Amino acid sequence: MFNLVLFGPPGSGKGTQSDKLVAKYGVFHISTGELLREEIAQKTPLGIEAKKFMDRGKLVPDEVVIGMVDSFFEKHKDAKGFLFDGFPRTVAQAEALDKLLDLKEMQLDAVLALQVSEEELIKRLLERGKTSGRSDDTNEEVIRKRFAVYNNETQPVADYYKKEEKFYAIKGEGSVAEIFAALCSEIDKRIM
Ligand code: B4P
Repeated sequence: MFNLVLFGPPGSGKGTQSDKLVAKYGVFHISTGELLREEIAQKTPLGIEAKKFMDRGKLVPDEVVIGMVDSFFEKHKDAKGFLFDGFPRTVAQAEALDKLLDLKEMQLDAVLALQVSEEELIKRLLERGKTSGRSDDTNEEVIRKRFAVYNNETQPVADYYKKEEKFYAIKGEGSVAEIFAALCSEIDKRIM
């Protein structure tokens, strides 16, 4: 079993590929985006607060996201490996993840980063916005804001993991099956 971060800009296919990786390797999937959308759907105080940030293309504050991941860990104490999807998105979150894994006497094995051009990302997100009901996908201005946030706040996370020699870039354009095959080959080569 392994602990893996699937990294990449909004719309790079993290959620799409995570579902397939979970089915193949049996790791526990933790998507902070999905957890936040569940909180929004249930209209919890956390969800109501988070929605204000997500609708504007901003990141939800670190303490909220880290608290949410912490309680997810508490609920799944027996899990032997995790696939982190959309987390960490800031260096503070990456440091918090190291501490949480430390407490479980676990460590992160690899960070696989999906590389997709901005033009392709915008096309995918606007397409998803037609059917997903996600307010953060329907407005191109909000989508561009999410990229700016990604470049300023999330890109430094890549450098954090490069220093730890855990960062591997994967071509995220092509068919879903081709990208999945590339991810599996990297996992099988480096971790399994
Ligand atoms: P997320 O839910 O993580 O979602 P995402 O980055 O928008 O998309 P993902 O990369 O998973 O793309 P998908 O597979 O769906 O985040 C949403 C928001 O939540 C953030 O903007 C932020 O506000 C907040 N948030 C989440 N985590 C946070 C954190 N840790 N800290 C603070 N805030 C946080 O793919 C996109 C589309 O492309 C889909 O329609 C899919 O069908 C299509 N697609 C996938 N692969 C394709 C391919 N190969 N070819 C063509 N289309 C493809």
